[in-house]
Amino acid sequence: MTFWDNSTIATVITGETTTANLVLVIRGDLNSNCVIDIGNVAKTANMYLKRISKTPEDIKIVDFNLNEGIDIGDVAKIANYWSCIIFG
Ligand SMILES: [Ca+2]
Ligand SMILES: [Ca+2]
Repeated sequence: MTFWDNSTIATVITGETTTANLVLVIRGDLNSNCVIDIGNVAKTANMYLKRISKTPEDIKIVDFNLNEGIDIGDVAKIANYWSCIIFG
């Protein structure tokens, strides 16, 4: 199952049960506190600048332009989003 694409394919067989633990992630929310905050902006920028390491999961969370990496476009997008929240 792939959850990053907001799609899942499930096959249901009569009489069988399956439990799936799902985790929904807010894109850009690297610290998982359910809001896009300045810490998320700073962490994205620091990963882009290679000041801190990043995991494949980090990349999936902040790769807004879907080019499979963290680049200046991703930093700009999360910074702009955060500034719209704060300054309107
Ligand atoms: Ca956050
Ligand atoms: Ca990207």
